[in-house]
Amino acid sequence: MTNEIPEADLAQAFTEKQALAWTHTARFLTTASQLVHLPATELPEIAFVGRSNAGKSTAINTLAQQKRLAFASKTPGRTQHINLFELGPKDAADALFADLPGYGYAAVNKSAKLRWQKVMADYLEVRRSLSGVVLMVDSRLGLTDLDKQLLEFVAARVATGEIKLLVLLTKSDKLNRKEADAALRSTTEFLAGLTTETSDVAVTLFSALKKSGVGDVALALHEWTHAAAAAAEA
Ligand SMILES: Nc1nc2c(ncn2[C@@H]2O[C@H](COP(=O)(O)OP(=O)(O)O)[C@@H](O)[C@H]2O)c(=O)[nH]1
Ligand SMILES: [Mg+2]
Repeated sequence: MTNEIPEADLAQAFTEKQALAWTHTARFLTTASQLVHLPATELPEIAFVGRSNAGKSTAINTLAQQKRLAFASKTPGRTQHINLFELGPKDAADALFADLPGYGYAAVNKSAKLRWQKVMADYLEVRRSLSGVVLMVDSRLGLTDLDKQLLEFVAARVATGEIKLLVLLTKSDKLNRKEADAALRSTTEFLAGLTTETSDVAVTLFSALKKSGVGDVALALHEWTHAAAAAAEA
């Protein structure tokens, strides 16, 4: 009795490894405090969004397998900037990751909140090269009102499929099986309201600590940003 891995699984494992090699290429490109200061680019862009403390910086660093690519801020609510990271070969970048300001930090004042809304709404509604949004949600909290508000900003472009959406239920290591199932179910129920025939909407459990979901997410993001090129090659 040999211990052979079925061919399909082997192909899957290889692809996941490739996708992780790709996310590992992420490097800092630039930072901007306003949409108009972001470089105009043809590269497909994936935005990472979520409440402060949802695990956004940790998720980006885990995907990139780098310790401090995205700064895990000690003062939540401070970073109001959009940070861009470039991916792919050094001389032929093929995608961008955008780390957007975290939100929902209680101590932030009203004018900062309004500014946040404007930056987020502008970015999500206007950024032409935006092809995917990864929303990080603490799996113990589920979708909060601010998350739902953010989803409204992007709903029209998600409905057409122009922007793909992946919700990561983070810190899933803190949940038992039953709690994890419940979190998945309630999020899926809410997302059904955003789902159309043309949309690409998904939710998955994610743990940076246990490294679960990491390969799947890398694969999804790679596919989002390379689907057009792959279709052209076929
Ligand atoms: N148990 C656990 N804690 C996590 C995980 N990811 C992040 N955290 C913790 O959650 C807190 C907030 O993480 P951070 O990435 O800075 O959140 P951000 O504000 O959304 O960027 C930190 O204390 C992290 O160590 C995870 O997968 N499991
Ligand atoms: Mg952070």
